[in-house]
Amino acid sequence: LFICIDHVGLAVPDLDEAVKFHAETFGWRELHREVNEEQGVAEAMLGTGEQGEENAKIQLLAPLRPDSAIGKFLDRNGQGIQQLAYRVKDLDKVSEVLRARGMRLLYPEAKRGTAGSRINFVHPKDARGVLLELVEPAVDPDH
Ligand code: MC0
Repeated sequence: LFICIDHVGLAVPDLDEAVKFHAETFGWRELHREVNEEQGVAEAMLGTGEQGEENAKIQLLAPLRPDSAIGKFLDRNGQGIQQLAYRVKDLDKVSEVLRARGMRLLYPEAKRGTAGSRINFVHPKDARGVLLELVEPAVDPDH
């Protein structure tokens, strides 16, 4: 069903400070940064290697607004792991299979995620306490 773990998402209060910390302390490299208004986040994708090659990745997520998903998460839990993201080849197909297996997906249709990807989420209550993101990467992430 899944290709691999795409990334692990960490909720952080301050994006610049968090990027600096993870780069200087653990050697992560910044691959990509963007603001996603719809999701209410400023995000940075950090990898173990160069952009364009396969990387282990973490995604740092800072809230644009207090009432966003990340804003609420920080309020409730403080900073830490907010999501686990699985990479998929065909999000619509995987969503259909998971719905048939009783999982609630948060959105009826895919939304836009990092670097032009298509995303949806399995409700954390159904995924046994884990907010599971499903990511179908863009065919050409630079366009
Ligand atoms: C909430 N819960 C979680 C959780 N967030 N459990 C595990 N991990 C999380 N991150 C638990 C709550 O503690 C609560 O449990 C229960 O789920 C339901 O909570 P709720 O009050 O109904 O809902 P909210 O308001 O806490 O919202 C949770 C929900 C929301 C997952 C629906 O965070 C959401 O819509 N997330 C999807 C979008 C998102 O996360 N966007 C930011 C990343 P109890 O036991 O107290 O009932 S954007 C992104 O990731 C993009 C850019 C990308 O990667 O491409």
